[in-house]
Amino acid sequence: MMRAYVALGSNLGDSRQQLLDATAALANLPHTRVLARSRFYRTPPWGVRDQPDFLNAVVALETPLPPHALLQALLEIERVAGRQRGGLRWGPRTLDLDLLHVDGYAISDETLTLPHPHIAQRAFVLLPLRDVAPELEIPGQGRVDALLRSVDTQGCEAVA
Ligand code: PH2
Ligand code: MG
Ligand code: MG
Repeated sequence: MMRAYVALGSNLGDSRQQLLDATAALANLPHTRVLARSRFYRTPPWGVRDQPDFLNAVVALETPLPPHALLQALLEIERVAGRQRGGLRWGPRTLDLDLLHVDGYAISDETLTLPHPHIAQRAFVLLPLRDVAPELEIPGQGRVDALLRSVDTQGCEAVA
């Protein structure tokens, strides 16, 4: 079994329902359990600023799926949720599922980089990640609670 951390984001459609449905879909993956889900955070758009605020969350999973199989499962959940690929980089999306970290794995290939290289810079990832794993050490980046002290969380708020 592996312990995996997945970031969820949405800023199109019914974002709250998208995140709830996505959490249920993750729990329905083969032999997979959702160990914890963060609160939902309303966060200002990062990267491309002229778009609606995002709703972000993080879940911790226990799963037998190895990282690349888990990634494929995340893409399939996005697709079923109506995600249109080929949109603007960092642009608006109905559902985005990003694999942040899998305990014990460091991967860098054409399809997947683990840990996700930009966890340390993103309040919209670190705030919900702290809810589920404050003491988690992201190899090469640092401890989640410590990383959060050096990012700007202005405009981010827990909504549930
Ligand atoms: N996702 C992006 C681009 N910008 N900004 C916020 N606040 N939250 C996101 O999830 C997000 C973003 C691309 O995936
Ligand atoms: Mg993303
Ligand atoms: Mg993504």
